[in-house]
Amino acid sequence: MTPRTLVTAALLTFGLLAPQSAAAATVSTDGLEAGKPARSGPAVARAADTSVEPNLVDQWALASDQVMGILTAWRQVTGSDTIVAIVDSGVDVSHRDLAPNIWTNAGEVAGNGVDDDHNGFVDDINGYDFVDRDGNPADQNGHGTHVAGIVGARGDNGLGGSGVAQRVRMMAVRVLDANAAGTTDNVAKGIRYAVDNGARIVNLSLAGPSAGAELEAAVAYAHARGVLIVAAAGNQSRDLGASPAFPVSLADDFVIGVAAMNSQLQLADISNYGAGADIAAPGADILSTAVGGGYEWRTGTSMAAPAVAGTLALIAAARPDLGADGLRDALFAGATSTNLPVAYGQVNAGNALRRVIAPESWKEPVAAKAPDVVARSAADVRKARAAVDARVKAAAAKKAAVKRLAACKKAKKAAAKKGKKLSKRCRTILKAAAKK
Ligand SMILES: [Ca+2]
Ligand SMILES: [Ca+2]
Ligand SMILES: [Ca+2]
Repeated sequence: MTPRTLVTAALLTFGLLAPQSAAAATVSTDGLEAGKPARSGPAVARAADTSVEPNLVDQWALASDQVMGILTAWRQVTGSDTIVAIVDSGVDVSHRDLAPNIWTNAGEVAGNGVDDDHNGFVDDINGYDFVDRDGNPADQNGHGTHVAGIVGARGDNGLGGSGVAQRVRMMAVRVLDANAAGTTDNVAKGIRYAVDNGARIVNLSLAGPSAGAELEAAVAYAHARGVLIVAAAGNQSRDLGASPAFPVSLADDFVIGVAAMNSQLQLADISNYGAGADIAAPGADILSTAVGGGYEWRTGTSMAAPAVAGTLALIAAARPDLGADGLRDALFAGATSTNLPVAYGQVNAGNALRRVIAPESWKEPVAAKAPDVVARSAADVRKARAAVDARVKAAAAKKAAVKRLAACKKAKKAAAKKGKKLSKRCRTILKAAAKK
């Protein structure tokens, strides 16, 4: 993978934006970009019998029970049809590791230009695009697709990696543009859409310097309907108590603020913290889904929030009877106490589930036998990253070659029709293909 430039952190992009209305404040994702060198972290422990998902060994938050109790959690429950809205830059809903877990609007008929379910949105089969105002929330940035994979990449298909929830229904709501920037007014519309169409949890991996009346009203709307909002703390390495960010700093106890941890379980150096940051979750060097079918690494509180949204989906799967306050209370009660500057500690899915599952139904985790735990050095992790990057690059090259061949076949036909000579480049490409 060619190194990509850093996604501009939230505050730096504001000057570039053209707000859609005078009242709208701007927001952007706070995810830093892929290709950041691996931190020389500790060994990543690997429990050999976790799953057949090949990427799991490189998903440090999920590869062992140590980080967030995920193997204990998955012994109890792997997911359900709980709807989690990914209000972000869109989602690549055709990604093979996401497609089985994408929400479908049962009342809508795709592509007929009609609002079949009369919800006010035409052809919103998997969600809606509030940037281009159409029923196709495709991801033109990559941020939302990465976030979706953390919440709920399919975890039992032997392909790629797994989300925190292995099975879930993810609603794709696009409010951020190709630069992963947008307005609080569109975020507000996205929240209302998610609430009105059945989401129980809304993930907001975005932050901006002010809330705006529309966003505040939409958060209150979600609260009134028992929908939880999970918000990234933001990536300015600062104390939210002194300089708040929105929506994370909104005073609403259904808004769960998430700071980012690195693989040493310390606060990630980019993460905001303090008042409004309720819980910390893995957010540095996170491997997840990329637009086009591949996988990539990203760092940011944008990556931490969806780990919490996925955990809430697991709690909801175990206890469908719990309301928003019950889900939130289990999440906070299950958090591991740490010295991190957040209110409740470090997210722990296993502990959270233990709080709400009856003792007679609880399944003790299978103890990892010593030979099953393989410690990996930082060099090994880097090597694994390089291998994933190489696979992504090879897949892209193959795709490009197929495209070139198709174009040359077409050009050959056109040339023959016009009696013109085919370009030398195409002759070479066709000759090579014929040889194969
Ligand atoms: Ca509709
Ligand atoms: Ca339709
Ligand atoms: Ca998978």
